[in-house]
Amino acid sequence: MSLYALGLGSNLGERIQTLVHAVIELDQVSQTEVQSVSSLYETEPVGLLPQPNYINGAVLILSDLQPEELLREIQAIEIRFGRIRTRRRWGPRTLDIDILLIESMSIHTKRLTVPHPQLFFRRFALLPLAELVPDWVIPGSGTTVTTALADCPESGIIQCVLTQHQFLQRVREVQ
Ligand code: A4P
Ligand code: MG
Repeated sequence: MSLYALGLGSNLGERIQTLVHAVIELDQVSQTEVQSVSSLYETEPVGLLPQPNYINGAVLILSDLQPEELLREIQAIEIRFGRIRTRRRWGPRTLDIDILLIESMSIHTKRLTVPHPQLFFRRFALLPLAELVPDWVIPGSGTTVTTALADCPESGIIQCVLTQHQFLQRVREVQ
């Protein structure tokens, strides 16, 4: 079993509802169990502009799947939520699930890079992650999530839209 930290994002459609359902679908993946969810934040888009604001959060899961197997499951969930993969990176999407961290692993394959290469530059990923695993040392850096957040130059967090408790509540209502 490995502990995975995932980043969640949505900037099209019913954004919060999409993330609620994404957590439920993650929990339904075989050999995989959701452990905890972060608060949700409304954030300014980074990358391709103009595009709508995002809702971002993070989730911890325990899984027996291999990293690339889990990635395939994640991509299947993204597609079920109507994600259309375009050739333009960083464009708008109904649902984006990124693998941010896996235990103390560093992975560099054609399909998967962990820790997520953009993690250090993204407050929208580090802020929710720091609620869940403030002391997790990011492999290859010797830096904790909390320190990475403090050093992260980018701003762009607009507001907290759901607390951890409220997010969990919403998941339970639908489950
Ligand atoms: N891939 C490699 N490593 C990973 C990983 N650790 N987790 C590969 C997930 N996927 C990984 O991803 C392209 C390929 O990356 C996948 O096929 C997988 O094999 P994608 O999801 O198809 O494309 P993408 O998401 O457009 O590209 P990328 O580079 O993953 O973009 P990001 O990093 O997901 O950024 N602004 C705000 N405020 N909030 C956001 O959430 N998100 C993005 C997208 C841009 N701006 C944003 C936000
Ligand atoms: Mg992605």
